[in-house]
Amino acid sequence: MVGLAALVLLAAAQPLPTAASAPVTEQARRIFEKDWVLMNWALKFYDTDRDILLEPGEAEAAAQAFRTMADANHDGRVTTDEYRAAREFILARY
Ligand SMILES: [Ca+2]
Ligand SMILES: [Ca+2]
Repeated sequence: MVGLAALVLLAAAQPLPTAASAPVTEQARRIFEKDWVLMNWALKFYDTDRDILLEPGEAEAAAQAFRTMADANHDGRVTTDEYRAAREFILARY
């Protein structure tokens, strides 16, 4: 969990990538590959072409949305607690 939170923090610190192969997109994708709750949520709302795959652009959009949702105190970072709370929120609501 700590490693994953660090990944989210790292991704949040990066500016928006201009290329689809930017490292931040790869990180965004790993967040969802590691956690089926987030993956289901991301596919439900961000799989825009409905192929049940999260393409780099879709993963980036979903990760951005998740960070916005999870960052409860709006300090631009997602702590482990914030991550856990957001995950539980998604699990309960979606
Ligand atoms: Ca897709
Ligand atoms: Ca925060």
